[in-house]
Amino acid sequence: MKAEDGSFYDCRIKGKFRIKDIKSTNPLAVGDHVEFYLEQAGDETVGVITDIHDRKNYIIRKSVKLSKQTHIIAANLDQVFLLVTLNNPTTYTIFIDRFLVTAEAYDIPVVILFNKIDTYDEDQMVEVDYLVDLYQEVGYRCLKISAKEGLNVEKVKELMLDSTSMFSGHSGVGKSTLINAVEPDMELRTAEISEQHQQGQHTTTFAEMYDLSFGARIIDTPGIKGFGIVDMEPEEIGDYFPEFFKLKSECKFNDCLHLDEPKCAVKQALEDGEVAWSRYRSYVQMVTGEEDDNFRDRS
Ligand SMILES: Nc1nc2c(ncn2[C@@H]2O[C@H](COP(=O)(O)OP(=O)(O)OP(=O)(O)O)[C@@H](O)[C@H]2O)c(=O)[nH]1
Ligand SMILES: [Mg+2]
Ligand SMILES: [Zn+2]
Repeated sequence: MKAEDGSFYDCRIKGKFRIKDIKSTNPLAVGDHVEFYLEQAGDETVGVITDIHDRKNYIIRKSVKLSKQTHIIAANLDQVFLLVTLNNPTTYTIFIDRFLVTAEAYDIPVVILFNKIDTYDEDQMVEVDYLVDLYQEVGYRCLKISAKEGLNVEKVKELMLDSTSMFSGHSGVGKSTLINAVEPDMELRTAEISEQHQQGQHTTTFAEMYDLSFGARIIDTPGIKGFGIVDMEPEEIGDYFPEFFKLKSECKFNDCLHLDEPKCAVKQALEDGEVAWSRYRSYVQMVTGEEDDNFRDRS
């Protein structure tokens, strides 16, 4: 744990913490804010955690062996950067949309970074611009970047200032390259890592938080390129598509699923070109539980 004065202490938890509403295999996650006091154990000073502050948000995944239990991956994220590339690897819109829905459910803002801009030809740039317009219209901040050439990396750094961020996206989209671009001497700084091994009995995953030199923190979750999972009822999925949610009150039925119902404002907006077909397609797939292996979260 990192104390207010910046020094680090090994900490243990006193007693048992029960967290409201979630059955979790780990009481404490990287990103948590805690209260602790210092205790002398032999010739070592250790911290004893007495309280975990309420979390602004947290991301979870199912504990592998105990399917009903969840494992908190990280807590108190200010934002997640989703890296997207058109090819090498291909990021399909269904992946982006699933990710955004999950982030909405977790209450975590997402910034979409279209990376590898240096590699695209004119036609591909048209496609990138189309996606930038689409997602900006929905309400997400988008940036075109090249982690390799440094394009707009300063803007990413500005967004990261004074906050805790996470980088996500398929394998190969450039997460590590971007981390190195914002913090070139990252490797040298690993000694200052505030590291927290999760000791959940049934998992081996751990996340780490890094303090960066320019006043930002990043959480790295090896092996979880996506976002963990949230179980959602079909009725709530539409609420996590901001442009659908805005229209919901104009649908004839207040429990409208925007599928085959008459006088549906979302379908009308779709016909009018005000809602993107790709968004609607993703929505239908999520609501009906349709799975297409080509479009699954491959992370
Ligand atoms: N041309 C170009 N190549 C890039 C850019 N960003 C990353 N790459 C290359 O893409 C490849 C994958 O980048 P990584 O940073 O390792 O990707 P990653 O997201 O960390 O991948 P995983 O660790 O497997 O999840 C590397 O060969 C990078 O050099 C970019 O902006 N432009
Ligand atoms: Mg990497
Ligand atoms: Zn509707």
